[in-house]
Amino acid sequence: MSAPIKIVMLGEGRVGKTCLTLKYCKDQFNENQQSSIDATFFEKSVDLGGGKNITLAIWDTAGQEIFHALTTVYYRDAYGAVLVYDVTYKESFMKVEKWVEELRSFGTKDISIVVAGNKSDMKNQMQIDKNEVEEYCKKIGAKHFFTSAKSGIGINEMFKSLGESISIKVQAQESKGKKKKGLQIKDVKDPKKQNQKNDGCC
Ligand SMILES: Nc1nc2c(ncn2[C@@H]2O[C@H](COP(=O)(O)OP(=O)(O)OP(=O)(O)O)[C@@H](O)[C@H]2O)c(=O)[nH]1
Ligand SMILES: [Mg+2]
Repeated sequence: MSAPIKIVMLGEGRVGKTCLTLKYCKDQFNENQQSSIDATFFEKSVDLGGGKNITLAIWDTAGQEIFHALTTVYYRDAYGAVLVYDVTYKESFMKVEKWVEELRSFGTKDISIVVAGNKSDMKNQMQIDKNEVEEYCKKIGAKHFFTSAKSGIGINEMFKSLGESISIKVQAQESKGKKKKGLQIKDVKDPKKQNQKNDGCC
């Protein structure tokens, strides 16, 4: 598995998708991170142990509602998704449920999902019920992690877990020799740019 595997960061605006991505890929945190207005990606190799590793192409999407239609372009051929919510803002967890429904309907079959309860450094302002969250994640078959892009807590574990889950699925497919739609290792170029090229416009 040498080619990068596409995963996508999804969640409401301001929950911390960009900060989590930058903390994991570049060990940076910005208190004044601006809202994303487009999707960008970073690559990072994940050590899965036992001499195995997997390279993730992590697509950070824009969470504001006005960009929603565009975001769908990014998850369609992804192997994995990190669904991010803000533990200090309960409504952002409701959005996670919407993303799950959408991924199940329109995303890659067998997509691996993890859920990130971000900003867990702000313990005094927690608005979520931990049991409720854990129960929901169990129900959808996703692992849940409390993360903080500020302190770094939970981030490595979360991406490693997602990498492992994807690796298991890809290997299972490879050993069956199946070329199933959606779980092949694909080019990670910007899908919008690919479309532009294909359009042959101007
Ligand atoms: N305390 C704390 N603040 C965080 C954390 N993660 C992000 N933030 C702050 O939350 C704000 C929003 O973070 P972003 O990473 O831009 O959020 P986003 O989900 O990418 O937002 P959109 O690009 O609008 O979709 C910024 O001011 C960050 O500094 C965290 O773990 N802890
Ligand atoms: Mg962002």
